Amino acid sequence: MNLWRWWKNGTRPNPARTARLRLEAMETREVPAAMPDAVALVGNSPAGSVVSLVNPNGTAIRNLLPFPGFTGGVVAAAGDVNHDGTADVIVGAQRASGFVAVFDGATGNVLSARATLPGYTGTIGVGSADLDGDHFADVLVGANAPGAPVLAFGGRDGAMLSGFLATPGFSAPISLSGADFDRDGRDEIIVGAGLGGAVLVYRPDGSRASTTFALPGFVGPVSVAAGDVTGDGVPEIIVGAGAGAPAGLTVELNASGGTNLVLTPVSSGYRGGAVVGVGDADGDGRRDILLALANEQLTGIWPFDGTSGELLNYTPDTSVPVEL
Ligand SMILES: [Ca+2]
Ligand SMILES: [Ca+2]
Ligand SMILES: [Ca+2]
Ligand SMILES: [Ca+2]
Repeated sequence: MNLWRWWKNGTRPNPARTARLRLEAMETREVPAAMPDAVALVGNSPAGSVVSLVNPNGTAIRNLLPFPGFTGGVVAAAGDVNHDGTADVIVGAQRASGFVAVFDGATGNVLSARATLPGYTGTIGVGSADLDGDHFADVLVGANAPGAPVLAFGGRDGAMLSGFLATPGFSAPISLSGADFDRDGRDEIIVGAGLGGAVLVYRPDGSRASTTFALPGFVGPVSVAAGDVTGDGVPEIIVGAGAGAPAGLTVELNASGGTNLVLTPVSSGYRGGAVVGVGDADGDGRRDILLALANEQLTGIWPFDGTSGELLNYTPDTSVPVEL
């Protein structure tokens, strides 16, 4: 199907709602939205794909079997969609009309579920970002289809907030995240695409703000996350190379797209790739770079200092499954 035509003919954001949100954005916010940091990791079990919601220090918050019996593969992301202070789990089913369900991190109950791309049979990526600044994390869905369509749905009411083509001209598996780079109280959308580790930043209205190629020469899936890991009040973007990259290659970009850090932390024989996140792993009040690696000997969350790149208090945790 033509996804772009579907979007153009589909439900559009309500203009009245857009105007009201613009007023909300005028308030001054000195600190980023207090979104709880957590990482959602996908693993396998005989009963189907499992998803673990994990604290930055590596302890599990909740383990889910999101779609019992479904063996088509899932993707997952964390974000406080219902704004209760606990991270929730956004789970997408592959090759199933862009089906996305949100599970309450506090109870495990389903908060919402919908086919975001009716008739679409390809793979998707999911993420979260607060595009409208209401502190309810909004749900991001991106398709590995021509132009890589990205859709955003409001966490509060499910209304479509934004829709655009992330990579006009080519398709790629994409990873989605968000952070407020211009400090207007609304997150920008970060799209990580497979080709050269392309990192594209879009404003909430779908206009492109910047493009960086974080992993030149690497052709494969990537994982993106964002947050202030250097303590200067400005978010950084963390880009993790997927399977095939040497030693879990991870790059930290500063706000202008330049490289702050390159991490290749694990044994030289490891080529399994990494899922990246941000969060305060050691409790010092500053966010750290989090890596989850797809190798049963390297399980759990690996935290790294965002300034020095030093490995912090890593403790292997074999209860946390990881699949890329
Ligand atoms: Ca929540
Ligand atoms: Ca929101
Ligand atoms: Ca912003
Ligand atoms: Ca920073």
